[in-house]
Amino acid sequence: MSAALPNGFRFSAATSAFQVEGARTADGRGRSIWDDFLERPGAIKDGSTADPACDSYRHPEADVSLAAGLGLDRYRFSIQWARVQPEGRGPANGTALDHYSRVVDALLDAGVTPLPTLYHWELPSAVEEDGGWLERDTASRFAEYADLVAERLGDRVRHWYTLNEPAMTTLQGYATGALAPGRQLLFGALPTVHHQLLAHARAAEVLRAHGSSHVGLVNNHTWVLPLHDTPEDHAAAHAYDIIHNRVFSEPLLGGGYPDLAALGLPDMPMLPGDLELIGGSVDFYGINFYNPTTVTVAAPGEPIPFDIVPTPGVPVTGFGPEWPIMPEALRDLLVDLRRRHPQLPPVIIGENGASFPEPDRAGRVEDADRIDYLAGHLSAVAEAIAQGVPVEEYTVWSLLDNWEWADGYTQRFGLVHVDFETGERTPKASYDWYRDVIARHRAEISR
Ligand code: IFM
Repeated sequence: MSAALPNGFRFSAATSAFQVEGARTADGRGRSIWDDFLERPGAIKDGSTADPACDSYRHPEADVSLAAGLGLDRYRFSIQWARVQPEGRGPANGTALDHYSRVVDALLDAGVTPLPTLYHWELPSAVEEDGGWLERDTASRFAEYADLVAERLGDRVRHWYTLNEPAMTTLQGYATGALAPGRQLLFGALPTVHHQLLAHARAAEVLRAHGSSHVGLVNNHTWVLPLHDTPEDHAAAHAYDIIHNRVFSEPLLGGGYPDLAALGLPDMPMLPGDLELIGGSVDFYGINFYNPTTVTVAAPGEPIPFDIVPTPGVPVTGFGPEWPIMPEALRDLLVDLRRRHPQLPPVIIGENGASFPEPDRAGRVEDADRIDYLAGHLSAVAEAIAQGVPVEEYTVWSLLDNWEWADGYTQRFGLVHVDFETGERTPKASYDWYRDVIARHRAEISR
């Protein structure tokens, strides 16, 4: 690594509930938008249903022991809202909370700090039927859900992510329809930005009232590059940067919304006091980073002013040109974020990782390409820290191969191979590599 990671730097790995748990109808769980979406013909590439996935609901101890075996400081997992409130409102399902309580205890017993995410994309269907994230009331319902979870787990859990990747919910869930709930509203999706930020801020208040000290949101950030060095492509890149990154980060980090009118977009559906509540509502800012995005100006008359195109001259992951590999883009976006926000709170890389074509059947995988990807991005983090960006933690996506949303089981991101027929888990070469990185870092700082 070209720059060192500082003393106290933390290492983590992540999963999310819908992607690993399976057991979609167990213990009175309600339906979520992903149960609805996966039933649409053709919505999921391989026609799979996320059940049993990794069967983690029935066997959480297998994941806890893999997390502990890595020597992680924290394990990022998520809680399904529709397990806790099957109808998206009303009293908690105690059996579901018992389950998550056991996961928390098992992690603590194994010496790993639990870092739950309250919402990793699976909105209860009943909430979507009432308008979902297009409705302001969803923010209040989310805060009620947060209260029920904190009431049960808050004696042991002090660190939380509220929402995962609100940008993907807006862009792919409500604007293009590539992910659940599959709505295609284009810029009509913009109110979902504000309602998610409001939901985060209200839940953060609730979690702090339960004694939590470390509450943040984690968003997907990309580093936007113009295809050509022309004013038109720079303008397209600027517009995409606002829509993907800055419309979320700026209000959260205290600057209010970027100038949407300058892009011909409507204002956010704000009420007095909203911006004050959202601004500064994070104790840390979480960034999920996978790839840069190259854009060019759209043809005249197109409803969207930018086209996303392959990034020239770089290698790609299992997704092909859609997911180019450029570790220095992570460094550049971190340094740029700090330049824009000199008072940036601590930053956590909440996800980083890559899928590559790998066998389905159980067996050791020598995933040198994943090790290169992770090592390159960890170096980029170290370089950003050396330039003054307060990054405190790095998280690999994912601990396990799992159900990759609309791509089903066709993309494997895990440090651990999962045979989805048998449930067998086999650590890959990248698991051993990450365990050694963590151990070496601890040995260096204790010297
Ligand atoms: O699997 C997803 C995860 O749920 C959210 N962030 C990106 C990952 C890879 O696509």
